[in-house]
Amino acid sequence: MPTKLGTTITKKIMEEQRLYPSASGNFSGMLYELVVGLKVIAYEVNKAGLMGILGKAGSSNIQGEEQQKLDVFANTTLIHKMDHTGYLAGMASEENEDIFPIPDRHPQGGKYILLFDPLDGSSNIDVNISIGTIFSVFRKISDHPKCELKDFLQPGTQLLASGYAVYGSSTMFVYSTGYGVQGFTLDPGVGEFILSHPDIMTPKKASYYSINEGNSVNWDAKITKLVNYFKMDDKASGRPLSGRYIGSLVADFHRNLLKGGIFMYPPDKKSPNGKLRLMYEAIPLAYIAEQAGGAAIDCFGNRILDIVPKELHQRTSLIIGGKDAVEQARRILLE
Ligand code: P6P
Repeated sequence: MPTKLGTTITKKIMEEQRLYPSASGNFSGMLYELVVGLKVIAYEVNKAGLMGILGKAGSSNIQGEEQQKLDVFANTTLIHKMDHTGYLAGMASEENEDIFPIPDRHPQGGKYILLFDPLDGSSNIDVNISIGTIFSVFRKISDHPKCELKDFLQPGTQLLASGYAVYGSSTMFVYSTGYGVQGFTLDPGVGEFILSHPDIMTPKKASYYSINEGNSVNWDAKITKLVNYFKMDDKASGRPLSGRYIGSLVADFHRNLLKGGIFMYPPDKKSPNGKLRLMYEAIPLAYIAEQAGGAAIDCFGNRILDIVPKELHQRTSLIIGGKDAVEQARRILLE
C-alpha cells in the first residue's frame, strides 16, 4: 500500500486560487516559486555545518549587522529565484538598503511586491538553533511601470499574503493568504511541503512569555511592570508563564503560535524605537498572528497592521501572541 503523501502545498495553493474564479494564476505561480527558493535555503541551512558555509561572511548589511555566509546565500537565493519569474514588480530585503525593481532584462509587468528577511536569527546559525525566513506580499499600487518606494511602504492591512519558513528539527512553511494559517512540514525524502498543521489557531491561553531579560536594566517602568505581570504567581489566571526566549524571532514566534504565548521586544535605551523591523518582521508575523486568532501591537498600543510605514527599514517595538495576553499587555501599557 503506497504511503499516503497528504496534501501538498501545491494542492493547497490551487484550492485557495479556486476561491477567486477570475484568478490569473500569477499569485499562485509566485508562491510556488517562493516555496522552491525556501527549499533551496532549507537544503543549504541543513547541511551548512558540513559544507564550510557557517561563520561570518566578512561583510555587513544595511543594518550594520555582521552578515553570516548563510545570510548572503539566503538573500542571493531569493533575489535570483524570484527576479525573472515575471510575477513581481519588485522586491526589498532586510539585508539591502534599497528596493530592487525587476531588471529590464527580465519579464516586466509583474503585479506583486515581495519583501523578505532572508535569514532571521542568523546569529544562531553556528550553534544549530532554529532560524527562519520571513516574507510578505503586497499588490503593486503605483501607476509607473517600474515599482516605486510607495509600493513597499504599505500598511499590513493591505497584505495579500505573508508567512515564514522555520529551519529547525524539521523545516516548516507557515503562511496565510487571508483564509487562516496553514502549516506545512517538508518531507525531505520527497522534497515536498506536506500540510501538517491545517488552519492553525493560536491557543487563547498563553503558556510562555518571550523577552530578552538581559535588557531589563534598559526598560522603562511600564515594561518592567508588564513582564512582572506574566511572572506573577496567580494560578487562577494561569500565571506565572514559563520563560522561553532563544533569540530567533521566527522560532520564538512559531513556538508561541502553536503552544500559546506572548513575545515582547520593547524599546529600550539601546533601541529607542525598538529593534525589530516593521516591514520585514513585525508586519508579516502580525498578519499571521491575527489570522490565527491572536494579536500584535507596538508598545504604544497601536495595532501593528494599522501602522503606515514611513521608511523601508523602520524599527518598531513588538508585542505579539495570543489575543488575551496581548490585550492584557495593552491594558498595562496604557493605564
Ligand atoms: P536580541 C535576530 O537578530 C532578531 O532580529 C530576532 O530574530 C530576534 O528575536 C532578536 O533579533 C534577538 O535580539 O537583542 O535579544 O539578541
